[in-house]
Amino acid sequence: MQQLHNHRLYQRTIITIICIAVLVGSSVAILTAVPPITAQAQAPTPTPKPGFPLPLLGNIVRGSSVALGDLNGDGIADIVVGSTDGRVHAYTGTGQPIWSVQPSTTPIESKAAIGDLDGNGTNEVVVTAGSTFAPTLPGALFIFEHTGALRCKFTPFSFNNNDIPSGIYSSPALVDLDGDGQLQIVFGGYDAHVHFLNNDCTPRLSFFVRDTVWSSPAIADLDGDGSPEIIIGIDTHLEPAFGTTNGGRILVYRADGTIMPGFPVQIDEVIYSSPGDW
Ligand SMILES: [Ca+2]
Ligand SMILES: [Ca+2]
Ligand SMILES: [Ca+2]
Ligand SMILES: [Ca+2]
Repeated sequence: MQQLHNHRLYQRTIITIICIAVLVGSSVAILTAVPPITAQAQAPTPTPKPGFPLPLLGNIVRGSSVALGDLNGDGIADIVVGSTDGRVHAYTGTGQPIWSVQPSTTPIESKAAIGDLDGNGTNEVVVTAGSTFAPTLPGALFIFEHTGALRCKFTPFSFNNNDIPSGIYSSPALVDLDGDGQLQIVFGGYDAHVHFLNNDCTPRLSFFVRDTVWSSPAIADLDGDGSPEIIIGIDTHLEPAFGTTNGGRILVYRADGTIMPGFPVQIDEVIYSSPGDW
């Protein structure tokens, strides 16, 4: 019996050794099949366009994606970006400064929106401010003329009972809600509201959504009725009375502020990303 056991043990050992040898052989074969990375195989380092890179007075760009739109009226897109010192910088595509303004010291970590808000032929720039790195600095939304002059400021609510207007991380979206040729501004705030503003910064509609908003809105006519919808993600926490769980919600508003049938949709994760539309 012991001999039989030893024999089977010997057989299993031999089979195991063969399997390991095959696997090692395969690995060697795979390793040797992959060509070594050579200098020739690496992508060449891109050459910056003349005029770039641009020094932004030593300040950091964190989270503020570059926005493009014509500001100096030459028909060519210019560049707008915000930085962590609260400045908004505008440059031409050749790196020439157009303007740089500092409406506050609250960091800007969102993407500006550029568009002709009032239909007068020149673009305006809409910027939101707020940072988790600077929670004691007040959040705000600013609208600038194409010259960099401040048109108006919107102050969000305070969500932390500390009387400090909450930050805005949502990048604003521009949309003509009523078809009159004047663009409105929609965004969400850490103040737990989704805001619809007029282009003079006056509130048009504000919706308390019970939790913070990080996501940026997307605009699309989802039902093909010629009127735009606003799609945005919000944060949620467990509140059975309101049908929410810990996670997030996708909300779709009609232009008049009513909720689109079929929404909100509850999901089990916070929505930090921005919905896309195409
Ligand atoms: Ca231009
Ligand atoms: Ca304009
Ligand atoms: Ca309008
Ligand atoms: Ca619609």
